[in-house]
Amino acid sequence: MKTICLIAAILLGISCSVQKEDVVMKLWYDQEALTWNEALPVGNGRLGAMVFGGVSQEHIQFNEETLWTGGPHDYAHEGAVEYLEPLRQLLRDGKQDKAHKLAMKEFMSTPLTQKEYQPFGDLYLDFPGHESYTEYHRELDISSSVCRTSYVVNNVHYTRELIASRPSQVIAIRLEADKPGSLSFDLWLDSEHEEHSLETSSGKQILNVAVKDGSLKGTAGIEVKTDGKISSNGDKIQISGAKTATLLLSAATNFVSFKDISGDPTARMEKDLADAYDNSYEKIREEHVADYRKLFERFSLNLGNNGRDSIPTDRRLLKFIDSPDDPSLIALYTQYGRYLMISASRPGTQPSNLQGIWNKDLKPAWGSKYTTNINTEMNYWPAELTNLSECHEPLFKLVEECAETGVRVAREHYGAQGWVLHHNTDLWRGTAPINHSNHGMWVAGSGWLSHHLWEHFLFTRDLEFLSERAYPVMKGAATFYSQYLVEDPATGWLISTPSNSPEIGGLVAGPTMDHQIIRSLFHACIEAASLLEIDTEFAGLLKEQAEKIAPNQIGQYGQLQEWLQDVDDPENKHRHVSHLWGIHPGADINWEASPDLMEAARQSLLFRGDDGTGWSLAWKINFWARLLDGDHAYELIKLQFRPVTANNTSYSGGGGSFPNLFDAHPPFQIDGNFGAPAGIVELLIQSHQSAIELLPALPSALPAGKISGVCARGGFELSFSWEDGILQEVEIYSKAGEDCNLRYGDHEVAFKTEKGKHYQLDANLNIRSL
Ligand code: FUC
Repeated sequence: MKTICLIAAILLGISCSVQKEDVVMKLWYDQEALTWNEALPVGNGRLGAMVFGGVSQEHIQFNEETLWTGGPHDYAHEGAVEYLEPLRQLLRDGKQDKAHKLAMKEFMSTPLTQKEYQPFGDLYLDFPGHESYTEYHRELDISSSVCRTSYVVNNVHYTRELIASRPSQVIAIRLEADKPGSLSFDLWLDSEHEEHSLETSSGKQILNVAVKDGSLKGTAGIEVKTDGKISSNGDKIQISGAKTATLLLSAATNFVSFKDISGDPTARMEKDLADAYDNSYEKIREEHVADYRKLFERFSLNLGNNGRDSIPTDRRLLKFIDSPDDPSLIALYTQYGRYLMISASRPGTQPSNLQGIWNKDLKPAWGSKYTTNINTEMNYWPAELTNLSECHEPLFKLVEECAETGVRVAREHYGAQGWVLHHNTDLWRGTAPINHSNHGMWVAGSGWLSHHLWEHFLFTRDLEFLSERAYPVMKGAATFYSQYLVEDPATGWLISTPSNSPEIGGLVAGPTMDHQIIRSLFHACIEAASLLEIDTEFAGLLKEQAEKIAPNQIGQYGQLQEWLQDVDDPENKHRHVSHLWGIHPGADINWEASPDLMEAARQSLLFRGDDGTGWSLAWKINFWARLLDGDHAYELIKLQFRPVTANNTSYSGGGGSFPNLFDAHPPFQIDGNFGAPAGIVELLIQSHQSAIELLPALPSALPAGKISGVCARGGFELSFSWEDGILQEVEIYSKAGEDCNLRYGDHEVAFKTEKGKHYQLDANLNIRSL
């Protein structure tokens, strides 16, 4: 029976204790990495590295997030607007082919493609005489963000530890032998860039690189501190007879902002290196671990442990597919997503691109840029939910910058005010339609990205953020759509045209996803304007228009229609399921407001089938969570853990995980590493309807667990546990003093809270102690 109690705010003085996890927070291996997808990632938000853990030769491939091809550039196509109405007319007349061709000629980005993220360089360490060894072990400890390799040669125990420190802005490597004088090695930097040079002196080497197609240059430097002897031999630094050595690696480019490349990479690199050199490794490490843990330890997840931590991670993954009874791998994977976010996206850095900050290729898949018809957004799904709100910040900055460049595109392409972003952006904040009109001419990128700033507000209730940062961006995006939408002569509805349903069906008038995104943006703007007590007239216009936007429709097969017309192919197994945006990450379609549309969405998802590339699997975990089918979501988790061999880079259609748990699109694409953890957490808690729901879609395979520090809309942080599938107890921390509505099964409670206070409830949602 439903019990709804209204209880006054009461301070209970209970602290949200975060229990120590019964999960070993390590990825570990008993073999060296032979390929990049076996190597282990470290990062400080700006510098990233992949550590192979080789014995006779160590390879550390590194990146600096601002090394891209190209230069400051405005991609708008002057005069494109003249062709807007002709394009609309061609689509009305059913002449899609002609519309594609006309758009390709007159409407697309100048140039047609955007620029690419680049690798920076490679650090090699050669250990002569270490060809045969025993007791090999390498690991990535994600509880402290430390990567280690150890082994024994001739009874000497060697260890290497590597960290990417944000406070010190260097990658630091500590090498140690347990017997004095036993550590000898050569080291050198190298780079794939055609234009690169080295300067070597005793104990220090500088690598200068220049990208081929563009105006960015980079400088990296490595410096050695050791108790052994340092000499140099050509392009190699030699260390001999040491017990310990510390290597400090820094790198920088001339990038200052998307409009300014006047930076001095050498000055920045040398300063970081000199500052780090003045500190001991112990100090650098201590500050790094403290900085990392401040974020990492806010959230914990324990789903039980059946002892598979003792199996190397690559073999553990192989085992999961046949015997998926490994709940601690699911918890580890969830935390790994948070590790990757903390390592790739910090205030002041660039946001995570298609590969986070890790990329080894001069010609990376899809340019390793920012695809905005799912990928960039998915990279940030766990940010608010798993208590990493400030890691969301780089995305907000990107959105604000695109809101600047997108003004010209809105004007030149659509004769509209406001700003628009299509299906991709890059370091230079391109916003015009790229690649091909059959998929790149999709107008909803700006709407979807604006949603992230609104969600940040919903999770934090930070009114200043809403007023200063979110609303201006949202208003600009809404202004564009408000002028861009046109009346469909057949139905009288307002529709988005010309556009795409991402990557399916070519250029069309009225794809469902666009309407869901635009309507949701309009509603958010209306709510924001009312909270901020501004823009009444504008809000009134949006309200009027929102009501006229083409509604979600149920088609002939009981499916949610992907297009204005009922033309969905029930056999279509495409990886994109864009028309389900309204159930996730949107929330307008939900069980409270529109159960019929939820059923239709389920039907669409069943037609699409479970399989897909990495991010597609991850999105489907979230869909099934919102559809409240935890067991179906678990089937998708199994597919997400499907082992993909390390050298599989072919875009084959079936995703999974590489041995280093990187998401396999394939090739590697980091979105799934973020999307799947968000989906896993959505099985345990959801807050997009009228109440925070606890254990809404618990899979039967996860009967017991505890989650701490998870966030919900309304500014709440929760901790709760369950046993035999049944909720045990709940602790809530109110960060904003909002009213709290909580639901578990048939139980529901609503109570007022005070900002900064903790509340404790029992399994029936009774406030436990008054
Ligand atoms: C979209 C997807 C592809 C890939 C690319 C980066 O175009 O359809 O699968 O994820 O982005």
